[in-house]
Amino acid sequence: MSQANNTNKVKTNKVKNANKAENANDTSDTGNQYRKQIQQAKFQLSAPTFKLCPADTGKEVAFAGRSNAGKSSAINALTNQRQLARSSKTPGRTQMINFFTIGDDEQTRLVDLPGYGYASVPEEMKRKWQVELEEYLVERESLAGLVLLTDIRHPLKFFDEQMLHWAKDGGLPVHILLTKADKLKYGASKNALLKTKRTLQKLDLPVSIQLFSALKKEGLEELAEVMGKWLELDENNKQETP
Ligand SMILES: Nc1nc2c(ncn2[C@@H]2O[C@H](COP(=O)(O)OP(=O)(O)O)[C@@H](O)[C@H]2O)c(=O)[nH]1
Ligand SMILES: [Mg+2]
Repeated sequence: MSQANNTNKVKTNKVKNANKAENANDTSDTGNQYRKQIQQAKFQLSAPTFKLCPADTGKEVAFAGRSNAGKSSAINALTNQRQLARSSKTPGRTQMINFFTIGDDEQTRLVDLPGYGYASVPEEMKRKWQVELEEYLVERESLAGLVLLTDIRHPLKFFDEQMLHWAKDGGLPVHILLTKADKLKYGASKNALLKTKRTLQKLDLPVSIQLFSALKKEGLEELAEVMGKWLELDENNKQETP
């Protein structure tokens, strides 16, 4: 790219950033490039247990969170596909682990884990699922990172922390989304972010964290940037027409 083009690009970004000052990261070029690739996500398969999931090769990023945390909405917003992760209206029903490939590359996957925390799920089922989940987080070789979604109005509930400890044990990087950030005013959401960061420091959990709103489509590039690095997507995969 020529010098002039570069300068123009920087200028354009500056304008974009000024318009959207609170979301400076949202206009990162790398995040944008990664997001374009992530938008090519395709449904691969649904598995009732981890034994039936795709071969443990390549790289995958998993999404986890309590039921209702906004997981389906986040995946749909990120991939710009309204129905990719169906937003379940049936709380507590037996849920599947859903796998998506990035484009046709079966070696690069997104994983939508069943939501946890439904009171109506029988204890026995909950325990079984938790054992499986821990095994998956600790042992899955292809799992490159975990995106943990937690509602900004009541972040990091007991089982979220449990997940974070398992991830730490397995040496698995975690990126937290404080979801539904649009439910709070700007100042309040920033405060919630700071407070949660401090809690994580106290718990000695070295994870990254950001504000996120599927509704307002905020935080998508920031998330894509983290995921792209984990999945080792090609940041130079410019899909511009010449
Ligand atoms: N205000 C707001 N509501 C959201 C957002 N994301 C999800 N929701 C709502 O929260 C509820 C649960 O969302 P869903 O994506 O199905 O959560 P899941 O159970 O974690 O998959 C639904 O009523 C969504 O419309 C968001 O960014 N902002
Ligand atoms: Mg869902």
